[in-house]
Amino acid sequence: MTAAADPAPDGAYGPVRRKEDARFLRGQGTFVDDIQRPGMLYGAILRSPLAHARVVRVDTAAALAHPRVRAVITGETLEQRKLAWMPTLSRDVQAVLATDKVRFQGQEVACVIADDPYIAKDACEAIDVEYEPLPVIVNPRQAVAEGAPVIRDDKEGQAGNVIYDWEVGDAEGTEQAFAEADVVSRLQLHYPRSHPSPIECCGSIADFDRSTSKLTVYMTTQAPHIIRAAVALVAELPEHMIRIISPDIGGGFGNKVPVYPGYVCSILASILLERPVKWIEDKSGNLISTHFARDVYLDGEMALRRDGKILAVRMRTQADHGAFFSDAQPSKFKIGLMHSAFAAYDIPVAHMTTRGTYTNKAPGGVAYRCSFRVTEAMFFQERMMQAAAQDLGMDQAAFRRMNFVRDDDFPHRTPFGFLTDSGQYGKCLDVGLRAIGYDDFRKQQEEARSRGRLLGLGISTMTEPLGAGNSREYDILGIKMFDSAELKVHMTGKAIVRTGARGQGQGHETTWAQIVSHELGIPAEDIVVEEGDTDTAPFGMGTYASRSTPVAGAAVSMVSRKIRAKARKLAAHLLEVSEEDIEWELGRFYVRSAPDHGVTIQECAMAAYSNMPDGMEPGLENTAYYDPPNLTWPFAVYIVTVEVDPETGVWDVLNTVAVDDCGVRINPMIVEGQIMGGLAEAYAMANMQFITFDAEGNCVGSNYMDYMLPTAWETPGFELHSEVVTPCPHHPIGAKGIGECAAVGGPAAFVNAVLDALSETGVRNIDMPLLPDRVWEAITQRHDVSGAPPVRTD
Ligand code: MCN
Ligand code: CUN
Repeated sequence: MTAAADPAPDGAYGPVRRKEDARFLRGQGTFVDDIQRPGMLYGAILRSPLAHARVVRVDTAAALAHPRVRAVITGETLEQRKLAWMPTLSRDVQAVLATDKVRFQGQEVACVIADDPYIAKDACEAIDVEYEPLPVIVNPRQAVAEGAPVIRDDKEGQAGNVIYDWEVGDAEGTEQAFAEADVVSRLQLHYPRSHPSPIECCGSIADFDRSTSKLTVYMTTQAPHIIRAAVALVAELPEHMIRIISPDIGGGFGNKVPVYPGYVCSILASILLERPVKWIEDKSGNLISTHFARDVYLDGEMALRRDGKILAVRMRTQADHGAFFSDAQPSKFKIGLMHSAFAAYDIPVAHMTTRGTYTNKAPGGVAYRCSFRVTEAMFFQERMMQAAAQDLGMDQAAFRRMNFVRDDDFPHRTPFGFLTDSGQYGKCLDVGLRAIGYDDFRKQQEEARSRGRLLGLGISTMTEPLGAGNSREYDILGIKMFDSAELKVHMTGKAIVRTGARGQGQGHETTWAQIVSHELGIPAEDIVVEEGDTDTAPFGMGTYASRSTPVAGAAVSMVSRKIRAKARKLAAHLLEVSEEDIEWELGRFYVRSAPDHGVTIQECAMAAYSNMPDGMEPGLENTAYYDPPNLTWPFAVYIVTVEVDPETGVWDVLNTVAVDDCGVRINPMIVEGQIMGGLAEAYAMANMQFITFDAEGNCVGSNYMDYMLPTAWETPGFELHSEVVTPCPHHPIGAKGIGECAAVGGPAAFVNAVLDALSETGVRNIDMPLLPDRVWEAITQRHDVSGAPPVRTD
């Protein structure tokens, strides 16, 4: 079967209310911490207070003396079993519990297992650890400085703190284009660390059954099958003896893709003690130690012709990966899909160099609504576009429009080598400009300026790659990126669909049922969706990079079509005509020459179990594995207007317009929810969220007093537009991903708007977050404001 769009009759797509909300709104979801197992013990983790130190001694005697403490696991315990280190998803190793050194503040040092979680936590405090502090490195500049301490001296042959140097594009061609440019525009910025902050922290319950040797783990994971493979490697158990169950998840945002030491500790403790062991991370633990996102220094330039045509782009990036290189990303690419930058524009040539470094910070980089660093790529792109237009003295919208890939220019090869396939970029921009009242606003802005008021407008336009892979190019640790769906239609015509994805709030229980319903005419309420149990779900790579609809969703439609093909044979048998004489309309087959003579899909289902033709295998179920031919490329325009108070640096959003083209929308209401959530996060990153480190490597922002999560009160209103729909040409239902678009493209629109308001000052950049003091400093001092850590504490 091919993925070519099948003209299925229109049926089930639309703003259906989310099925899962019935239980969530009643507080009846089942999250990891809701699960109780008989005889369950509880784990708590002791974390390092220091960012870099030699571990001299870990004395657990006092903790062990507590009558209700069952075990204390330390790095030493694990080392004796060769389990102190675990493989990461980027082919590095990471300490499960520290042995030789601690390498970031919050690193896991010991794990106490006790009868209840409070005793476990108290006993952690009774553990006496002697540290010998070492010099601390908190940014890539310090990491490569002369005489810098080597953070990863555990790794043979690791002389310094550089993890990789990687490049992509055409260096020579780019050089030449720059030599021929009329104008060269430059921009340097830092995309700060940000934190996914799901409401539910990470957690697991490991339950090892000695009698069957089977290990069951309930776990907050976005990718249960990948975790099963990782556990098989760490615990040296065969895969069929491991069952990972990812129950309801209270938000993931990329946080829940990697393997965490806490998971591993609960598993090892359960094997050791032969009791179920629960570990639930607390909020500070999550903020301080869990996978972060971004922390990239971007520096680049654009070669331009006087009339505005972009000739070439050059980018240099430096990524701060923290103490372990553990990003979950396609193994072929060292810095994720950063080189998807500038895909929306027709640019002949580009070159990017990138360096990854270790620092004494929690590991991270790829997480938080990013599709593998696309967030940084698009942020730099759209900030650079604004700077270039300004240098040329061109209108922001006209400069973008002039350089857009045209509607008739697909498939299009991007400057770094991706292939985009569809879009109507100009049309989306038109809709956005009209909605914001572009020309009027520019007049208002002029007029306001003459009275000392600072108004600004920021545009961000981008296409981003969502839905890895195809399996030729995308793999994680060698496991190819494809996905799957299994569909079982019961004899009554009710059905269950399972996929290899695992939603964390995106509404899969609703949208997958809608896809089946759209393909087969079975009402969505008759279809149960189940994800996240490796014993029952077909193999898949999980939910991240907005890959569920592009890959697992495609598999759902393909498996439905397999079912329809078999149902057609059953219909021919029931109607006593040959298959060629059968026509399909949603939910029903009929005889072409006698349209009243027909059978429903439900009647076919019953026949599959009670009246199948001779020689036909009974039953109505199937599985589809889907390997997408390409990524999907949604397009978005975000336009923001702001007013900045010159006295205080405080800025208010006046209006935000979003025009998202994600192809066919299965459920427009869910899509809008995704966009609104993404814009709220984009606004938070641009305006208020700051999680940084002082010179000693202390995490500044390890609680919600310091790290701000916007509520409805802080979040401005957003105006969403859905009128532009460019179906994905290779996706079976024409859908493109949407889960990350607004968080990816949004931040640049807010930042561009504030800088546009400040255009008279000559300030080119203020690093996020644009806190009032920084904006005020830019206004009064008329210089760029860089927020690069370390924050000084003396
Ligand atoms: N959808 C649709 N029509 C389309 C595209 C998508 O109706 N053309 C629907 C989908 O069927 C799905 C939802 O929109 O119900 C998001 O789909 P998709 O773009 O495929 O993204 P994923 O389901 O793969 O979700 C992952 C994405 C990522 S990577 C992060 S990070 C993120 C995000 O989703 N984390 C989230 N959105 C989140 N939303 C919630 N509530 N919680 C998270 O943790
Ligand atoms: Cu990068 S966060 Mo989402 O792809 O799970």
